[in-house]
Amino acid sequence: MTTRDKRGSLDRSLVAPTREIVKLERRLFLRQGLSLGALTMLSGCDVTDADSVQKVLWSLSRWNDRVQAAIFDPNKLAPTYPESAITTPFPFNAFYAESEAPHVETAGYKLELGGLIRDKTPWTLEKLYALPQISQITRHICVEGWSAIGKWTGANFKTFLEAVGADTTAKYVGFKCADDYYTSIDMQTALHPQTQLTFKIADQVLSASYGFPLKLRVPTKLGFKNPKHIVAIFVTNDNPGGYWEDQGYNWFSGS
Ligand SMILES: Nc1nc2c(c(=O)[nH]1)N[C@H]1C(S)=C(S)[C@@H](COP(=O)(O)O)O[C@H]1N2
Ligand SMILES: [Mo]
Repeated sequence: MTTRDKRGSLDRSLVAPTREIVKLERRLFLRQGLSLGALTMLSGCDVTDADSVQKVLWSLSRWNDRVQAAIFDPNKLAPTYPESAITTPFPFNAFYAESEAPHVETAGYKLELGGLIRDKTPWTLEKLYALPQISQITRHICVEGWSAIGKWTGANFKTFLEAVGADTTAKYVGFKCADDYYTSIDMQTALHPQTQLTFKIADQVLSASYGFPLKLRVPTKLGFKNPKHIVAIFVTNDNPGGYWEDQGYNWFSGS
């Protein structure tokens, strides 16, 4: 890394915290009351040394994951709401504009399975739709500062994991999406009674923007841990990270 860019100005990455650090610091400050200044004193590292600050913040965030996992109650349900509380229209969000949402074709769609799963035969939509379905009306909370109540319908994720013979003693379930988004959740959350393999929003089949043909609804986690347009699911003991998680958002991110 050079200290000066082509125009001769100072490389900001050496003098100012990176975007990731700023985001992590905001979370630490909100959740733990820890500021970047306090961190400097605790760690003895120079805040202008982006690499060492980054390392300390990442290890604090991993510690935060463990604390959140330890206090997560697998039987505690996220609040549910009446139909009258549903937000209409439900907001759209992704790392791109709505017009760029992927259009997954029904014909030929198969959900790929990988990792610690006994039967990795891909699932057609027909087979997925044959699973018993349930609805939930819960609140989706996005880190970008909005929340909305929606109705989602689909299969209990635990039922699906059992049907494919997933190793439920493994640590993580990872998701790959048609738009190159990816995320992962802890097994306790995957087995939570409200974690749903979702086919419908507001009683309608998910549209292209809202995750067709399949999304994971996780009301105990922040919005970015609810992958849309899922094309592959895998079970693993190595943390697969995620699109936002790898850029500094806390991995556990319970809501
Ligand atoms: N495949 C995919 N899933 C995704 C995202 C994305 O960009 N791509 N964005 C996440 C974020 S940050 C939010 S808030 C929700 C938004 O879901 P919605 O469009 O149904 O409101 O999707 C999550 N899942
Ligand atoms: Mo989000």
